[in-house]
Amino acid sequence: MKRVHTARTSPAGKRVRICAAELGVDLEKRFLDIPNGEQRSADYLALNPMGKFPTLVDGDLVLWESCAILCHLAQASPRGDALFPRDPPRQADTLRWLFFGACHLDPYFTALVIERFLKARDHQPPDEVLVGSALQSLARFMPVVDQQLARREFVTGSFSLADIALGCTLELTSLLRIDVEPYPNLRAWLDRLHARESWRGPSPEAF
Ligand SMILES: N[C@@H](CCC(=O)N[C@@H](CS)C(=O)NCC(=O)O)C(=O)O
Repeated sequence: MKRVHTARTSPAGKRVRICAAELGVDLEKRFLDIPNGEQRSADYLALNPMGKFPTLVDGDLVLWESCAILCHLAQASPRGDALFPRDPPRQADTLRWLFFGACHLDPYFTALVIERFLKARDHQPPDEVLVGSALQSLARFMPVVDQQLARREFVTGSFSLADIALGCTLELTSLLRIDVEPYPNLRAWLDRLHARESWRGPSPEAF
């Protein structure tokens, strides 16, 4: 049985849950006790030295970095070719979008999660310099996704790991008050993702 160590409110963990649901793969979910710092316990750091989540345990394989986990789940599944094509050019195209998201979206979304969500929750003011800088970078990179979706239903044409990875990041726009008005293709794509059974999950609070 494959086991994922994650947290209920982790967008990167949500990627893994959605991918497993799309593939029909059984996944045991082990929710870390974040308020009590279980992610920094010696047992967990032995699995993931960063103390970040998600982490997948599949037999002898211990794997962190959600996009690597998605690739592994797809490659290990008979249904995986649709999400992560074995055909080299199509696989490279999918990888291109996974790297794009990790390099050009996730760092700025993470900054905004800290500045606009976590700090607000702790009654701290945001650092407006960091907010402005993250928004400026996203104003450069989000149009790239919007343009890509102008002629396609999904990022690489058909639904793939790229939609799972980018979707779990870009759906945070409303929580983080990032204006998506200029990006109609991106908004329509998010609606398509949210209509998928895998996205809705087994319960309303499923992350
Ligand atoms: N690039 C990593 C990001 C992992 C990550 O930052 N996860 C967040 C939760 S979504 C986390 O562990 N936050 C707690 C921390 O940074 O200490 C991935 O995709 O798995």
